[in-house]
Amino acid sequence: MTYPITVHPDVQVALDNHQPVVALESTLITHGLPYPTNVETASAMEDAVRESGAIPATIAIMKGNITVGITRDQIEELAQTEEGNVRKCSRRDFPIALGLQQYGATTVAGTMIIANMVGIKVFATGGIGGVHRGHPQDVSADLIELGRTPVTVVSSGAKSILDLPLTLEVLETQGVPILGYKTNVLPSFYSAKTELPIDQQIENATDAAKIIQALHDLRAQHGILITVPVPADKELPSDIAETAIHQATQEADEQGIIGKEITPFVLNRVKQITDGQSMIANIALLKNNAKIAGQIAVELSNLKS
Ligand code: PSU
Ligand code: MN
Repeated sequence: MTYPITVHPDVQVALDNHQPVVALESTLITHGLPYPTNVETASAMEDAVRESGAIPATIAIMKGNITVGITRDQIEELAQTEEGNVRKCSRRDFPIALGLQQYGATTVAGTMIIANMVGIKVFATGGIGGVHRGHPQDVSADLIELGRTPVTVVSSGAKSILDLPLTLEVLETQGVPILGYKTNVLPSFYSAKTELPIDQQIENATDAAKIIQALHDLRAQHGILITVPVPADKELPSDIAETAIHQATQEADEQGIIGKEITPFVLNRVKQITDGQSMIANIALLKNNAKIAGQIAVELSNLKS
C-alpha cells in the first residue's frame, strides 16, 4: 500500500506499543443516524471505548485521505456534509473515493480493510450487512470481507431487515466463526434473540481474546464475528420490529430502491414507522458494543504482554 494513510497520533502511539485500539465505522454517522444524534452517538461510542481502557479510532475518508482516528471536528464535518456528497465506501468504492478525493464513510467492509492495513484487530459497530430479504443475490460485501480480512467485528448480529438464515449460510461458506457474547443464538440487531444457532457462546472478554489470538497465531486471513445482544431494557420487541421491517422492505421494493441505498432507506423507514423506538435500540447497542469491544481489545493486549 503506497497510498498515504493519516493515523491520529494517539492511535499510532497505542499501535506502536501494542496497546488496545478499537476501530469504529463512519457509515452509521452519514447513512445510519440523523443529525445531531449521529455525532452524539459517534462520540459516545468513542467514550465507551475509552472507559473500557482502549483507544478509539473512528475511520473515514476525508477528501480522499484515508483517516484513522478522525477528530471530533472531523466527525462534525462528515456529519454536516450532505449525504449525496459522501460516498458510502465498501471495498469497490476505495479507488473512486481516493482517486477523485471524495468524502467516504466506511461501511463494515470498508472499515475492516483500513483497520487491517494499520494493524487494528478489533472493530465495533451496530449491525453488519447481510443477504437482503427477497433478494438472495444481494449479498453485502461485509460478509465477503469477513471471509478475507483478519479483523474481529463486534456487532449485534445482522439486522432482521435481512434474511438471517441465508446470511448465516454465506458466513459459513466464507469460513467466519460466529461467537455469541452471553448468548447461544444469533441476536437480530433491534431484538436480542432469534432461533438461529451460532458457533460458540462466550461468557467474557478474556475468552473472546483467546479466540482472536488463536486466529492470528494461525495466520488466518479471515475475520471473526462476535455478536452481542442489544441491552434488554432498550430492546425493540420482535413483533414490532418485524412489522416495521416488513413494511419498510416492501416500500423499498415498490419504490425501486436498489443497491447501496437499500440499507439506509430501510433503516430510516423503520425508525419512522416505530416512532423513533428503533433508534433508541440502535444507539443503546452501538454504545454497548463499543464498550465490550474495548474490553476485548484490552484482554487481547494483556494476552500478548
Ligand atoms: N448499522 C446501522 N446503520 C448502518 C449500517 C449498519 O445501524 O448504516 C451500515 C454498515 O456500515 C454496514 C452497511 O456495513 O450498513 C451495510 O450496507 P449494505 O447492506 O449496502 O452492504
Ligand atoms: Mn447490498
